[in-house]
Formats: sequence, C-alpha cells, structure tokens
Amino acid sequence: MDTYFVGNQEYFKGIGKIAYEGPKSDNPLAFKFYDPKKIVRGKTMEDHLRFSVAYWHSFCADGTDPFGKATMHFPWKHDDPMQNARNKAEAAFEFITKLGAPFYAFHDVDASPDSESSAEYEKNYLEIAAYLKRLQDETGVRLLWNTSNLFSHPRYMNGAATNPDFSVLGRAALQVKTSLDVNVMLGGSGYTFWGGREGYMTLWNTDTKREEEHLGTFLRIARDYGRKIGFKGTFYIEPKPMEPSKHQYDFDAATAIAFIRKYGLENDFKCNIENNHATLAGHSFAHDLQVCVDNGMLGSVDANQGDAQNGWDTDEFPTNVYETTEAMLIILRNGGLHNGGLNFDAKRRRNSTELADLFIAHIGGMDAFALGLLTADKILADGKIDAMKKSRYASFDGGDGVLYEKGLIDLVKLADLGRKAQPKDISGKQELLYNLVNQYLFS
Ligand SMILES: [Mn+2]
Repeated sequence: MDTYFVGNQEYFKGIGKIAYEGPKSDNPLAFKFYDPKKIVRGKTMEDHLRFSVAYWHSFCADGTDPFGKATMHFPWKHDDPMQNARNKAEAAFEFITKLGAPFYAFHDVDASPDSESSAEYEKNYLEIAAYLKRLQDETGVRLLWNTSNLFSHPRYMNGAATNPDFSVLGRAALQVKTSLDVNVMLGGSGYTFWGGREGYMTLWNTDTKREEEHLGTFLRIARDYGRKIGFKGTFYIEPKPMEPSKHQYDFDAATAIAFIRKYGLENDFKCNIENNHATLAGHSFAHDLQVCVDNGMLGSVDANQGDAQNGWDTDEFPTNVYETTEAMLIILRNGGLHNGGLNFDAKRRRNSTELADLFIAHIGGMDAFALGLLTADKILADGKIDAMKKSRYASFDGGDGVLYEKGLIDLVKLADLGRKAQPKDISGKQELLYNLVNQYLFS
C-alpha cells in the first residue's frame, strides 16, 4: 500500500487511497458503487456528485454530547492552538485525498483558533488560510464553501445579525468579512449562512419584524462586499426550522426563498438544503429540493439523513438509497448541482470511535449517492415515470386548459366551463409508481 500524507506525518496509518472495487467486494475500505471516472449521462460520477468533506464533523467534533464526554481521540491534537490547526489541516487533507473527495467545507473557527481579541482572530485565520491554500495547491482539493460560526460563542446567544444589541452585529460582520477574504484567497465556489441563533426563544421579548429586516440588511452588505472583492461563487442560505433556537427565521426552503426575494438577493443567493433540516421542518428531503428547483434556487446540498424515531438533527451519514435516488432524480432534472456539491454535513456515531470509521462512514455516503445517481439515470432513461406524471396534466395540454395556463380565461368563463364539465375519478397510480421505483432499484 502507498503511504500518503501532507506535512510531517501520516495520521491515518494503514489506510491507502480508497479504490472502487465493485459491489462484490468485501473490503470495507473500498467503494462498491462510487466509480469516480464512470460516465453517467455524459459526465463522470465525480462531476455529478461533487462530494465535499465537512471539517467540523470530521476533524473537530470529538463525540461530546450533552450527556457525555469526548469518545474520539485525534492523533493530530496539539496543545498549541496554531500548531493544532496546522496539524488538523494536514490530517484533513490526508483524509480527503485518500478518500478521493474533490471538495471540503469549513467554518472559520473549525479551521483556525478563535480568540476574544479581534486582531488575533483575523491574524490566526489569515495565517491558517495561507496554509490551507498551500495544501489545496499540493493536493488539488478545492473549497466548496466556507462559513462563519455565528452561534457557538456566548456573544451570539441572542442571535448574530438578529441580535437586539447592535455591537454584536459588528463582531459577526468581522467574521463574515474575514471569511469572505479567505474564500476569495482559496477560490471557494460558495459561501454559506446558517442562522442557528437567527430566530427567537420567546415572542415576549422579540421584535421579529425588526430582526428579520436586520438580517436582510446584513446579508445585503455581505453580498456587496463579497462581489466587491471578487467573490464569484454563490451565497447560500441553509434553512432549518429550529435547534438551537426555538424558531429560526430560515424555517425551510419556501421561507428562505421568500426571504431572499423580499430583500432582492435572488441573483446572488440560493439555498443549501440539508436532508435532516427538511425533515425537522416536517418535510422530506425531496420536498425541499423540489421547492428549490421549482424556483431556480437549488444551490448546494448538505448530504446526511435523520432518524425516523426521534425529532432532532442527528446528522447521520446517508445510507438510505430510496432518499438518495429521489434526490439525484431532482438534481439531474435541475441540470446538476452547478456551483454546489454534496457536502457531508454528517458525523459518525459517538461510539464509532476508530479512525477507520471516518472512512467507512464517508464511503457509505458516497456509495449511497452513487447508487442514487445510477438509479435516477435508469428512471430518466426509461421515461415511464416522467410520462405518467406528464399524462396526469394532459387536460392542460389541449383545448381550454391551454388558454387557462396562458391566463386567458377569467373566473366567469371558468365557471361557465364548470357548468358543462363532468370530472371523472382518475387514479393517481401511487402504488404502481412505488413498485416501479423498486424495480429500478433492484433489477
Ligand atoms: Mn444537521
């Protein structure tokens, strides 16, 4: 096996480059379905899926939860915060290169040490960013998006851009400005806003109208600054209905899109849709993706899955091929992910403590989306499902239905047509569609 590392040492010892070995392989450290150079619909799987590794879950989260201490031990940990950040970057780039993911994503304080001193925060971040640039150049790994953590520090407990204390907005702006500077330096394809604390805990102390307007202004000035310094990527809003706030303003895709339009941000902003956030909002992953595609607002995807038996954001690695098939079908109908990607905002379970588990978790997620892509391709190539969907609307493809779609029938005329109409009971064929999907998946 080839050894591979960046910097001074190998952290994932005994694990080489992950290869495609096909569905019959019993090697847990090999792809069964993700074959990066395989051509599907004229494009490689790698280019369709645009996988990204998330810094925070993979190289920062150590298994700590509200009930227990860390369970994961990272060999790159160092007492000096800057040395720790450089080691972590080397571990991350070794991992991402061995895995063969083309992209990564991070929050400012995942990559670089936070500081109470704003000058030190900026200095640390720019210094680490220069090191990340070096590692990007050395490995060819690219930045899908970065973001600023505007939720962990106590100063953000009442919100960042929506904080009732104006002084907090300034510190948030410093983080966003520096992250945009870093993004341009690293050639990022996107920049994400996730407003975990942009919401409220109780209406008794909250002026929601004012807070939402403050958020609109904050995103507008961030957009203006980004464009001024040459940021060419897409800005993303990542909807989530709750957790940690009781109610978050970017509740779901439909709410975020309405917000984006209300504040005139639709030429620069799109949505970053996360499966587990959609389910937390009472939707399905497919629903929020479809809402985005219908509105030309699908930006990027945080690829994970939730747990049907509890109501919180579990951020599990995606393995449900039924969900990935539906997702990839919608993404293919959208003409692909464009600037976006499939970013694994997912963490291994707290008791999956071996470093190899980090590879196994990502391999499973990549295989699940590869299967989804292959099945979605079969569904589109066969065309039966699309034809069934289209035929349900055939009455709008001829006669008065066409005039109605063109807006040429008023209510009086429509009511007049209604006097003569005799609607029939037409089957939606839902069970047949479900059965067809299983045939595509398993035959
Ligand atoms: Mn999540």
